Amino acid sequence: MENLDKKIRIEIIKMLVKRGFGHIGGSMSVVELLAVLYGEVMNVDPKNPNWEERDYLVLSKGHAGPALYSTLALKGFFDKEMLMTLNEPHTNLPSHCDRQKTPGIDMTTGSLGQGLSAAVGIAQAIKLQGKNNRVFTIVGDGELQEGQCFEALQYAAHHELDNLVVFVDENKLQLDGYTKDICKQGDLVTKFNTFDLHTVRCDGHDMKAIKESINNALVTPHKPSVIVLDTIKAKGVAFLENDLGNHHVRFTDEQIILLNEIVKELESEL
Ligand SMILES: Cc1ncc(C[n+]2csc(CCOP(=O)(O)OP(=O)(O)O)c2C)c(N)n1
Ligand SMILES: [Mg+2]
Repeated sequence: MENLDKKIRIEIIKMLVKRGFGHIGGSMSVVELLAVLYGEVMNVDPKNPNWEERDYLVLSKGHAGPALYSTLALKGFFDKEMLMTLNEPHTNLPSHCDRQKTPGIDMTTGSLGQGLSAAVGIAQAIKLQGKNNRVFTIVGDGELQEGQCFEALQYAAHHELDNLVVFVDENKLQLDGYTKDICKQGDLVTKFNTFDLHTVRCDGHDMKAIKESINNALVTPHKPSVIVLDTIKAKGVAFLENDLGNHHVRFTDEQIILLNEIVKELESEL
């Protein structure tokens, strides 16, 4: 789908502006990844979200729901108008992903750390059934402070789950500061390679590079893959990029004017 990245950014901004607040930082940093996954890589059927042969996505950093909802709506899983109900009472689009509410959401997430374990379980089940579906999961860099992420990766490596691709959104920030100041992680590629995982780093805003990394991951036998994405939190919203307070923002009137200007500019580029 042409310009899917720009279209996703437009929808994220529109839905967050409508609500007046939300997780803008971590939603904007995964836009190019979602555009590549849903635009070029994943086998899915928007008219049959539970299709047994589909590839799975577990958005372990479930607070980036607005980014995934925008992508699913643009793919045709549900009407775009539904995006305007984000996080409203009785909505089918809660701020964190819920598989029982939203067509196309494969796993309920939001309690950080758990989605990666769930993705490993799905990948293992698929292998046990002798099937070929692929499983993708997106984990935050701050989220990696949850110990169960490492338990899950160790298990995945041991069981040679080469149908699993884990993306780490390394945007260097978590809720309340730089990840390196809160709990330093060192070089994630070196770290995960010692787990016997196929690990690479790539520019998380370069769609060509992302596609190439995924293609390589999918043909690496016997090893699960980790793709560490070098990203910018709140990418595309200049006044929030790399701002320590960009995790969850309640927008001022002035910021809403700026956000609407970004939408106009993106729309003019379509
Ligand atoms: C177990 C758990 N603890 C705390 C939170 C609250 N929380 C939501 S997002 C977040 C920060 C996550 O940082 P990171 O994983 O780097 O996400 P990103 O930068 O991509 O937004 C925290 C602490 C949570 N959702 N789950
Ligand atoms: Mg982060």
